[in-house]
Amino acid sequence: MRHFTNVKDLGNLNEAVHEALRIKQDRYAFQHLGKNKTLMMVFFNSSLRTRLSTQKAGMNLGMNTMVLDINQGAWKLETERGVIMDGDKPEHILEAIPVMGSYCDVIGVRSFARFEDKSFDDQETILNQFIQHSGKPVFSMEAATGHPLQSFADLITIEEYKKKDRPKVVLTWAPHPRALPQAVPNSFADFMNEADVDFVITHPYGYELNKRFVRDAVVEYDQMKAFEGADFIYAKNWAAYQDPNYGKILCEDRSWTVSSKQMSVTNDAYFMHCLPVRRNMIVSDDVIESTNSLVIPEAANREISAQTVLKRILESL
Ligand code: AN0
Ligand code: CP
Repeated sequence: MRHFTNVKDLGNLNEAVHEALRIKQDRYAFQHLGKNKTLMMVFFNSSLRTRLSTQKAGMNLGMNTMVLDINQGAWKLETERGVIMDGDKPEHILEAIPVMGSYCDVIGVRSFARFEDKSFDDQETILNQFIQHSGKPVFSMEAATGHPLQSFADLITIEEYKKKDRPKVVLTWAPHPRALPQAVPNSFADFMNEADVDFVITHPYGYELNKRFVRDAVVEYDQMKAFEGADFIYAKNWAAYQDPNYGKILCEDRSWTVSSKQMSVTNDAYFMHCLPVRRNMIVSDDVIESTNSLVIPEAANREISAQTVLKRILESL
């Protein structure tokens, strides 16, 4: 694998999950792969899990790791070509990227959707600039349209906890005070559509995701109906995607907050969320604290998904 930006880069998904589970059994078995190799992680946005789990994954593989927070101490970057740079941004991303590439062997990039220009986000302009100009393998640590390391960890977690061969998995929208990207639900849909699960998406009208990710998934606008018989509930907020409301909040209805009321119609479902999560907006205290909550094992599996991806990239160097 050279770059990792979406589910397709993993090839056979079942094989990838089983490789991840083998790595989890002995995560220090591949230290030789990363010897004298440098991982650079570049963050345009905040992170707790991605930063720590990816750094840990690199260390498990024997890599040296470096982290750059663009907004804390680096020069502000201009990202549009052709701009007369007489404003507040002293450096252009088209120089910064090859410079960063010259110091490392693999680059991880976190660059969320900005919600300023839909096509800039949809085309993954920043991530693709890294792919084009760094000269190094690039992997997404959540870009404008996807968060595949998260969804890969989610799928590993579902594989570990499922009680039947083909569980029912429900992705539900939930309320949030700020407009959040579609990256997590997009990638989750992308992975679930390829996995051996019955997949249902539920959200209020107006929150339809990009068809490219929804594909043939069932979309059910009645949240209670969607939850019936579910084995896994995956909650997430996202802002509207469809024009003319791209990046806007359309619904603040707290009846969508996942609580014991919704969970009671499921098949004793597990609760999942990528974190960070706002309690009593997305999910009630009792549901996230229940024994059916998988949020911590899910976050722990971020180390494993990252290590599987880094291992495959290192093997291709
Ligand atoms: C981000 C998002 O919704 O994409 C990161 C989630 C992993 N969440 C927030 O900004 C709160
Ligand atoms: N789930 C996740 O990616 O968390 P961070 O934003 O803290 O990295």
